[in-house]
Amino acid sequence: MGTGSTLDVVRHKLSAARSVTVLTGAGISADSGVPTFRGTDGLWRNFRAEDLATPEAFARDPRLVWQWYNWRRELIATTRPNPAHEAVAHMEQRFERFWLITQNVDGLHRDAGSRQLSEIHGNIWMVRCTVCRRVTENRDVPIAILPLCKLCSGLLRPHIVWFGESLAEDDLQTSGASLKTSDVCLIIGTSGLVYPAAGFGAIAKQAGAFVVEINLDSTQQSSLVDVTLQGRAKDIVPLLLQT
Ligand code: BV8
Ligand code: ZN
Repeated sequence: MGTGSTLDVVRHKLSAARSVTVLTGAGISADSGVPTFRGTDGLWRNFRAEDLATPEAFARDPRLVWQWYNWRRELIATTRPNPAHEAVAHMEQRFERFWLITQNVDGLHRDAGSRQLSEIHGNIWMVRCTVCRRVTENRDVPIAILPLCKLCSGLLRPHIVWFGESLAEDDLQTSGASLKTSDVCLIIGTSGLVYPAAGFGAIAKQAGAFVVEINLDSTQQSSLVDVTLQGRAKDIVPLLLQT
């Protein structure tokens, strides 16, 4: 089916939906200029996220890991939400029950006005003390390389979930509850490679949701979804709300 007719099917499902869950990945921010993880522009000094976004990398070389995050903070500070973020934020008013689950740490959903959301991998503007564990917002650009806690002078780390670290229990609870009670689940701009988020589509599907994938390419979970809308999130997502 061409995107046109499948778009009508998705619009129809959404018009009848009372409960909607949206799961987003780096692809929704690509249209704002934030590099994706596995796209060609996703690299930094030839490092991969899996090499730097780990507690082991931070223990071994906190300076290098902070240089990477500083580079991303400086880049993200110059970006703003795109029409896909704005459309997702608007969905909070459109559906009786709505929840956004984002894997992105760039904060662009919040900037677009989303409030009913779980940032399941954390937020690049939040830091956590490795000693007293206090979590604070830090918008310094650049951030001091090896930033220290104002309370106890402990070394601060990004308040981000690294590979090998567990997601916050309340994020898992909230996400699971939303996925299991949704009429429609939109999966936008994620390669479906990183767990547990990569399993969220299947949870929604098993619970009876109509699952829609919006992505430039096909992904690991394309075989699972009911409908795939191929294209850029900034072009497609705003069309979903048109009655
Ligand atoms: C966990 C924070 C329990 C970093 C991220 C071995 C040891 C330990 C763990 C594991 C292991 N093997 C597997 C695991 C589990 C691991 C995992 O899944 N690894 C993968 C690589 C196999 N997961 C974990 O470790 C998780 N924790 O399992 O805890 C546990 C505890 C201890 C031991 C074992 C298990 C934690 C995962 C969280 C990792 N942190 N981010 C940071 O951001 O600084 S994940 C990182 O990748 C990003 O946050 C991102 O969200 C995520 C996924 O990437 P995507 O968002 O999908 O982005 P990607 O570039 O891949 O794809 C973009 C997509 O968009 C593409 O499909 C593209 O086509 C599309 N696109 C591009 N442009 C557009 C577009 N679509 C639409 N429009 C466009 N314009
Ligand atoms: Zn501290």
